[in-house]
Amino acid sequence: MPMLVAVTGLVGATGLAAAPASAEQKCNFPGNSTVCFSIDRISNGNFAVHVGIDVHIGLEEAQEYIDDFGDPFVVWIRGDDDGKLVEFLFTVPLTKLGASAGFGLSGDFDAVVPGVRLDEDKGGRDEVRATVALIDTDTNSTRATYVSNRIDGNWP
Ligand SMILES: [Ca+2]
Ligand SMILES: [Ca+2]
Ligand SMILES: [Ca+2]
Repeated sequence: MPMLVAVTGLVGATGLAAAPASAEQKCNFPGNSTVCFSIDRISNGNFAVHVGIDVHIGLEEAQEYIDDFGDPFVVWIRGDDDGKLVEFLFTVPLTKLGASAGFGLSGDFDAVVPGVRLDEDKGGRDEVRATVALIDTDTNSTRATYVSNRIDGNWP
């Protein structure tokens, strides 16, 4: 029953399917990865910022990143001015990490911030992107940096 096997495999895997559904979510495919980025206003007026990444590497290599001491990803929300990454606004902490044969190395990152934290152009509209650095913590070196699609807003 090949269909059943395929479905079981998906359920057991960590991947972007775990990300919350969002109208604002934007996914792109920089390098060998899938990056999803969303910003949602929540009931208290703050904003829920979510970043998800799958780096499509082999299971063994992905597991090695997980087994190393420390987080293999560092996520910054950056201000975008005319296509250039300018401001470092805030980091988004890792909330879930996984390795799987289907997706490679997967991370989810979540933060709740007031709108003022996303206000990268004071008095004007704002454009933000998430950058995800893949870190080899054995050598403390950045192996790759993945940049998300842009989300536009008018914060705070
Ligand atoms: Ca800007
Ligand atoms: Ca602004
Ligand atoms: Ca700016």
